[in-house]
Amino acid sequence: MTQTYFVHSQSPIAHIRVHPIAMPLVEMLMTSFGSEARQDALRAAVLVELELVSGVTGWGECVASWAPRYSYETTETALHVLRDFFIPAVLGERDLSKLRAFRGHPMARMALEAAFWAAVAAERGVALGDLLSGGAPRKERVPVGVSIGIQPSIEATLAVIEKRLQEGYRRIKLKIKPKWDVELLRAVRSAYPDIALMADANSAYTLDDAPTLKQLDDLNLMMIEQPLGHLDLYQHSKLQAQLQTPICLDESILTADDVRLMLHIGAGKIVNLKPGRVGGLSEALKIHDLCRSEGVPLWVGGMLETGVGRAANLALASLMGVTLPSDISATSRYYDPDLTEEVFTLNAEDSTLSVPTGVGLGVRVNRERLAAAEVAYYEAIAAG
Ligand code: OSB
Ligand code: MG
Repeated sequence: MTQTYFVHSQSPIAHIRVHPIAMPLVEMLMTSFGSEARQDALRAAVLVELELVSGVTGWGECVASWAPRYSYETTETALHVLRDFFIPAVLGERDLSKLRAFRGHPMARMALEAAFWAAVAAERGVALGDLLSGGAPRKERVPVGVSIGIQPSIEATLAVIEKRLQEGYRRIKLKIKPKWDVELLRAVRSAYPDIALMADANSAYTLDDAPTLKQLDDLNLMMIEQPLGHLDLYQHSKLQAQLQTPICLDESILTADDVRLMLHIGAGKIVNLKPGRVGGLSEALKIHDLCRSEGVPLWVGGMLETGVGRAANLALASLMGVTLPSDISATSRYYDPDLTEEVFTLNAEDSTLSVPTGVGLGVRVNRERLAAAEVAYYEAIAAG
C-alpha cells in the first residue's frame, strides 16, 4: 500500500516554465474519434519545467492535444489554466495544496504535479517510482503492449500485428468502431489463436449495439475498453451484465470514487489508469491502492507521451498493483528523435520496458530539440 498521496519539498518552488511543443509522430494512431495528432502527424503537448529554490528541477507532461476530442482539455486551455491560475498559486510554496481551490483541468494539473513530484524525488535523492511506492518493492521491468490504430483494411491490420509481434510485443490492442469490429477481430483471432488480444472503442457505441458487442464474447478477448459514452457508467453496467468479456473503463474513470462506483454497479471489471485523465499522481495512487485492495486488475494507459510523460508512466506502472500489460510502448513507436536523451527500448524476450532508475524522473530533456519543438508548436498554430 502506498502512503504518499501528498508530498512536500524542503525548498520552495522558485520558477515554473511552460513549454508548448509539437512533435512529429512516427505514425498516426487512428481511433474511433479520429487522432490526437493533426493531419500532418504533429502531436501537441505542454511540458512543465519546475525549479526549487535549491536549484533542483523536475519535468511534467500535459497530454492534452490540439482539439477537445479524447477529453475537453486542449493545449491552449492547459496553457491558460497553468499560466493564469495554477502556477501563480503554487510559486513560493512547498506543496501543491493551493491547487485544491481550482476545479477541473486534470491534464494541466497532472503536468504540474508530475514536475513537482519529480523535483521532490530528486531533492530526496530517490527515483520517482520510489517516491510513489513509499519505498515499497516495485517492478524493475514493466510488461507492456502496443495499441494499433484503425487501418485501411483487415489485411493491413494483420500485417501491422505481425510486425509488432516480431518486434516482441506480446499484448495487442486494436482500436475498433462500429462496422470495424466483429469481422476484424474474428480475422485476427483466427490468424493468431493464442495472442493476448483486446479492443478499445473510445466511446463509439451505445447500448443499442449490445448484440454486436456480444458477438465478441467468443473471441477470448482480455477486455473491451470503453465501449460506451465517456460519462456513461450506468450504461456500462447494463452492458457488462450482458457481456462475458470484461469491460475496462478508460474515459469514464476520473477519480478513485468513479472506480468505487464502477465496482458497486458492475460497470466494468478492469481499470485503465492515465495520470493525466485523473488529475495527477496523487489521484493515480489512490486508484492504484483501491484496485490493489479490491483485487481489481489495473494497467497504465498511454497518450502518445514524449520521454518525459513516458518516464512518469513507467514509474507509476512499476507499482505492484499494476497487474496487466500497460500501453507504454518503445520510444521508436512514437518519436524519432524524442525530446529526452534517454530512449526506451522493448525488452523483446519478455515484452517489457525497463523503469528509469536515476534520481527524480530519471530522464534528461534535450534543450535544442525542445526549442525546435516549441517553434514547431507556434508555427502550427499560426498555420491553422
Ligand atoms: O484510448 O487509450 C486510448 C492514445 C491517445 C488517446 C487515447 C488512447 C490512446 C491509446 C494509447 O490507445 C496509445 C499509446 O500511448 O500507446
Ligand atoms: Mg482507451
